[in-house]
Amino acid sequence: VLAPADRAAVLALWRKLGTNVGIYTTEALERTFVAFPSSKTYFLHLNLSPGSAQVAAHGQKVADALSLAVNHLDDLPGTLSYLRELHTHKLRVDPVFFKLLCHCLLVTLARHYPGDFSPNMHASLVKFLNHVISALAPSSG
Ligand code: ZNH
Repeated sequence: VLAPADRAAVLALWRKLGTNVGIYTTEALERTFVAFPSSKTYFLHLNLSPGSAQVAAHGQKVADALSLAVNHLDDLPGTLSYLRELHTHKLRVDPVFFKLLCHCLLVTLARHYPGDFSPNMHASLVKFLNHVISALAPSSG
């Protein structure tokens, strides 16, 4: 469970992001595809060219799941269990890619919110995203 200070930091940044969570999650996906091209193998059925509406639509879904997580910090495993099932058994996503996507999300947020991205904010976001990852990915990851 996140410490109160981490929780407050994440909630404050998410309030600031407002309706832009989808835009930044989409940028994080695009960065993941460019920086770690093997991640694209999961999305061969989508148009992955820059500015793709399909990637934006997927980015919005991932963003909504992250916002749901932000609003249910007390029970991430329960809140995200349907996505854990999907990613583990149906999509069979290698857990390493969760780390890479979250890394790209941090880079994206640091780029767009440089004034908010203190080392403490960075640390709080890492903790939050690690909780999300443990709720989503098999524990061996
Ligand atoms: Zn994922 C899908 C979330 C990561 C891959 N996803 C999905 C969805 C969601 C998500 C919400 C939708 C579902 C439905 O429809 O129902 N993810 C998510 C999150 C995360 C993730 C939150 C983290 C943070 N994923 C991921 C990764 C990968 C993936 C890392 C690989 C690389 N997903 C995926 C796929 C899909 C999904 C493939 C399907 C898509 C389509 O559309 O087909």
